Amino acid sequence: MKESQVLDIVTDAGYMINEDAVLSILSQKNPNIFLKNLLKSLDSSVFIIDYKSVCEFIKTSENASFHPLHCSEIDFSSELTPKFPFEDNVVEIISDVTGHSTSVGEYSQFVKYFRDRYTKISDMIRCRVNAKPIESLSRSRFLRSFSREEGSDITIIGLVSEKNTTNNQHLITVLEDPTGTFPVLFNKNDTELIEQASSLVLDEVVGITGKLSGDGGILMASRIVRPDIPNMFKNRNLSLGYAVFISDVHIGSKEFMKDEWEFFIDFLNGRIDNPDLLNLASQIRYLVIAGDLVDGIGVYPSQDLDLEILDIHGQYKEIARYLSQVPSNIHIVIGPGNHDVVRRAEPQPALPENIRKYFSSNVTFVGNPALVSLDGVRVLMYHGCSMDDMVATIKGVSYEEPTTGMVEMIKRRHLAPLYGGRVVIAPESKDYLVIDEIPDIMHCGHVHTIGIEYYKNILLLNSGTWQAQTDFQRKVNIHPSPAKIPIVNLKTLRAQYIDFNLS
Ligand code: D5M
Ligand code: FE
Ligand code: ZN
Repeated sequence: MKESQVLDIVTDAGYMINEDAVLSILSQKNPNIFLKNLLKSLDSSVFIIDYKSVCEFIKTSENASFHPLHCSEIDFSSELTPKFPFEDNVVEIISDVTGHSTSVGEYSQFVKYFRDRYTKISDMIRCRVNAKPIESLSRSRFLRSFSREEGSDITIIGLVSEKNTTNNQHLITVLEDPTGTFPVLFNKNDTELIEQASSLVLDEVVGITGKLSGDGGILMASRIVRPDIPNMFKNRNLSLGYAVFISDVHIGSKEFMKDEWEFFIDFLNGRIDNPDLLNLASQIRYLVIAGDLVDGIGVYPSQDLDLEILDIHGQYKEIARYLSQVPSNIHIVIGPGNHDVVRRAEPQPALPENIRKYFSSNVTFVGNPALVSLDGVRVLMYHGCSMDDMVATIKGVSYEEPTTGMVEMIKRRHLAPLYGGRVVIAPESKDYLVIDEIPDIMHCGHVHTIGIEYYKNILLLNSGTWQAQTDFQRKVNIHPSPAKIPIVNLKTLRAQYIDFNLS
C-alpha cells in the first residue's frame, strides 16, 4: 500500500489525515485491513485523523503495532535476548589498503596506477569482446591507403583521455591504451548511441566497437562495451540474521540529531514496545558504518561555526561512547569518510591507533573502500565521494536517488571512474577502487540521502545520515533524508528501512 492510496481512501471516507498517522498506518503488517477497521472505529466528531487517534485505535486492536517513531511514549516491558553470540559474527577483510600503502604521489606512481586500472578493467571487457591493441590500428591505416574495401567491425579498449563535441555536433573521444591513442567518433544521427556516449567520463576504461573511416584515421563507433557484471550473477554464501547499515553520523556538528540517534541506540538494545521490531533487534549481528563518523575539524572553511564539539578527540570519544552502548554481541565495522581524521586521498586507510583506542573490542576498523565478508556475505563499503562527480557529469545520476550513481560505478567496475574531479586519488601500486570481486551488497553514504535498490542481484544501499540539513546544503539544494536506516536480512538479502525521525 502506498501513501497516496491511504490518502485516497481516507478522503473518500470524508476525513483528513496528517503525515504521522499515514506513517503509522503504513507500518502495520496489513495496512489495508488496519485502515478499514480504523475508519469503522471513528466516531462522528472526528474530522482529522491524527497520530493520537491512530494510537488510541492501536491500543484497542489485536494485530496492530506502534510505528517506532512513537515507542518512546510507551512503557516497554520486554527484554532483548540476542540470538547470535559475538563469536559467530565474524568479519573477514578481503580487500583494504590499510597497512599496504606505498603512495607518495610521484608521477611514475600515477603511470603505474593507471596501468593497473587499465589492465584489470580491460581484462574484464576482453571477456565480453575481442579487441585489438591501438598500435595495430595505426598499422592498418598504412595498409588501408593501398586498399579501398569496406572494413569489418573492430574493437579497441582504452582509457577515455579526451571528450569533445565537434562543430557539427558529433561527439569525438580519444581512447588510450599502453600501445597508443586513437580518435573515436560518435555520429550525432545515431541518437541512442550518442546518448550512451554522453555518459562516458574522462579516464574510465571502456571498449568501443566500430569501423575505421575511409582513410583509417578515425574509428566510427557503433557500440560501447563496459565491463559491467554478468546478468546471471548469483549471490553465494548467504548467511543468517540481520545487518544494519549507517554512515554520516557527523558527531560534533551542531546539526547532529542526538534524539533520533539515541532512539536508534534504544532500538538496538530492544528498548522498544513493538514485538516485530524487538524480534528484529534480537537478530542483529552487524552494524556497518561507511564513513563520516564525526564532523571533523577544518574540513571546510569556517567549519568551527557549525561545531558543537571543537576537539577532534572529543568528537571520537563521543561516538565511541555511544557505540559502547550497542549490544556487545553486535560486530561493528567502521570505515572512514572525507570528514574523518585520515588522509583525504582515496583509498583511505582505517582510523589510526590513537583514535581506535577509544572504541570497544567489538569494532573492526577498515579503510575506504573495503571489501569485507560478514559471515560469508560480501559487502563492498565505500564512503561515496565520487558521487558528487557523477551527479555533476552523468545524466540521470542524482542526489535524490543515490543508487543511480552506484549502478554507474558497477557498470564501469570502478568506484571513482572520473579522475580529476572532487575525488583525490593516491597512486597506490594497485587500484583499490576497481570493483574486482563482485559483492553481494554495496554500501555507500556521503550524499546523505537513503537509497535501496537491486542491480543484477547486488543489493545497493545508500545509508542516509544523522545530520539535519546544513546551511551549505540548503544553499546548494541538497535535501538529506536523515535517521532512515536500512536493515538487511542476511539470508534473503531483502532490505527494509526503519525511520527513526521523531518529528
Ligand atoms: O557531504 C554531504 C553532501 O554535501 C555531499 O553530497 C557533498 C555535499 N557537500 C558538502 N560540502 C560541500 C562543499 N564544500 N562543496 C560541494 N558540496 C559539498 P559531507 O561529506 O558530509 O560533507
Ligand atoms: Fe557526510
Ligand atoms: Zn562525506
